[in-house]
Amino acid sequence: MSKKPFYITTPIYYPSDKLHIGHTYCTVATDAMARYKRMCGYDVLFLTGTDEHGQKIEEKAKAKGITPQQFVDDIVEGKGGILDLWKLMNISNDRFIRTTDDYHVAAIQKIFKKMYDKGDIYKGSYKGMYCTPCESFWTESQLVDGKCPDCGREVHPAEEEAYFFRLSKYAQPVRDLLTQTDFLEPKSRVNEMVNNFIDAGLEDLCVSRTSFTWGVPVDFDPGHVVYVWVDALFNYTTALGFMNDKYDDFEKYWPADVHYVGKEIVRFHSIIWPAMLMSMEMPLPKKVFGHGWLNFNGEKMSKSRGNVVDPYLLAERYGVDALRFFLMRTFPFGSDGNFTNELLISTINTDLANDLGNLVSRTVAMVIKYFGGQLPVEREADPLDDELVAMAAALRGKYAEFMDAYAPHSALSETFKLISRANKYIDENAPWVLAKDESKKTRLATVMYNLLDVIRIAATLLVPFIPGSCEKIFCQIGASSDVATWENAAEFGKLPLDVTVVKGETLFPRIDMNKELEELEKLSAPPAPAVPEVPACSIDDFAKVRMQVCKVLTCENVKKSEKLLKFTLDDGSGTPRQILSGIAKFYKPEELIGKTIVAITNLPPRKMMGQESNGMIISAEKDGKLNLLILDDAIPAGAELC
Ligand code: ME8
Repeated sequence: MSKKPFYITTPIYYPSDKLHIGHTYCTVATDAMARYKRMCGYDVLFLTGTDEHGQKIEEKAKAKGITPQQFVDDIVEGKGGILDLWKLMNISNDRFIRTTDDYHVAAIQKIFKKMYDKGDIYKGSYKGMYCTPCESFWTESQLVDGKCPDCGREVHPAEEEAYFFRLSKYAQPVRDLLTQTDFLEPKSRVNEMVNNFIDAGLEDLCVSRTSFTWGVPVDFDPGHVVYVWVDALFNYTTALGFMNDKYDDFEKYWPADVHYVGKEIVRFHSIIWPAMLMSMEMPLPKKVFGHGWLNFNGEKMSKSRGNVVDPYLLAERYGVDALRFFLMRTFPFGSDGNFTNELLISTINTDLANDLGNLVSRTVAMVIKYFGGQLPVEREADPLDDELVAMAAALRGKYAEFMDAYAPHSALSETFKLISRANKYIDENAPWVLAKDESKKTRLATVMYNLLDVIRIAATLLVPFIPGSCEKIFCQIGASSDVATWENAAEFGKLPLDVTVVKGETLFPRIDMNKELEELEKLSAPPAPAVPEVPACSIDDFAKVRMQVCKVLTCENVKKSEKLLKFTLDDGSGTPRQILSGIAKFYKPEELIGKTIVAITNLPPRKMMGQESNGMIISAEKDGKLNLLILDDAIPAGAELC
């Protein structure tokens, strides 16, 4: 029988800065769900990728003096880039889309044209307030305190000829979708969308830009590029081969089972996205799940505040699984969460080191100590076993209910109830007492077996969250891959009766909280004040600047100016050159007469205090100190600096 398809996506990330723990949160959550569904027997397609167009990228590349393509290539594929991060975090995506991929670009052009031909995209002119970082136009009424309602940053007035999507036409069907179906979850997000956006009046959406070029060109109207969100949202379909030949599983996987998205982009996914799909007459995704945000010490994480949490650093210190686990165990998926280093360390210590790690290492050590590593097959049940065995057998059902309801934190919480119960079971049965009595050997073997089989069930259900560690656990408790399966997780007693254990490394070392907090504090000390980025200068640009050696013929103060000195210079041309320079605070005019200095001599003339200045004298300045560049007199006037 062929497997049922399950298609799940993360948002595609902007490769504008290094990704932080918030981005990692969403991708790990998607990964856990994808692994869970695979384990349940679905034919999963898990897509992630990067959203590489737009003005922000164009500007950042320019500031670095590289092309936008070079800029995004570096952040996506370079060392320590997005692909590296997902590899490190053990993300099991089946596909990765980059919106600069040729097949995607060509498909977006066709999609845009199709909506245009249908009359759902039309040409008009746009006046509004524009937020550059968010690449969004806003009406005055949408602004919050005059700032961008999404990110809170400054907006500026902008006007351009543009194409519009008839979003207003789809207001009612989208409203019905949100209010009459389970399309958007958690439900709390529905009211926000309906009240704040749809019922407030859904205006047509500006879907092209002419103010920059780094985007998908509108092929039938040069000068326009497709709005980055149209380009971005359709990634979910082009990555399956919609309107392109790169892939051919659109029929199989579309509509998506679920799009995981952060709360601030729910608007795009629950209003604009279904409206455009309706226009394209395509089936709608089955669900959009808007997860909450991770804040840091109660504040929004942002690069400018310098409080972004670095997943590389944490994964390196505590292990990838500990980090994945912490993210999924601690924060209810639909709500905001507050990341603190204390919480991270205490979760690792309590759940992983004490509860799970200890259970595994104690059990394995006792089987080795009391039975040389292999259990005998005889058993002796006791009422003391009943609660533990019943809990273990019932766990998979509860776990699945929570996972299917997008509550991974609750699925984990149930799993850890069993783990705690198993630790208590050790104390109740006191194997070290049983071991002293030869007649209790069978009972002791039963206790050990029960513990090992509880570990098998718990570890099977933990695979989506901490896959690497579960492999190690299976190895230690002697659970082969045909035993540690989802099917077997619903039943107690699936380990072979004569199971053999293997001693392994400590799974989750305990962390010294105080020492570690100090270390983290040091590591995250605010970086030295940022040096403003200096745009790179091409050799061609540099060659345009003419710097020449000049001899100072005269030098005097400019009347009524405290700053300016007026120079007459011999630049070797035979005609004296007048330059004004703001260095009066640093030099007395008479000191400079006769000196050999350097000036830029091909600048356009400009007036300063009513007098013409024809060039600029070169000096060096730092921290309130200034030195003119003074050369050896032997070099003649007019010599060029090269
Ligand atoms: O929005 N906590 O990309 P993006 C939790 N390119 N999630 C967070 C977070 C935090 N502190 N910070 C960011 C985009 N995220 C678009 C998506 S999809 C067609 C286009 C989440 O890189 C954020 O909520 O700015 C979003 O879901 C994801 O990271 C990508 O953000």
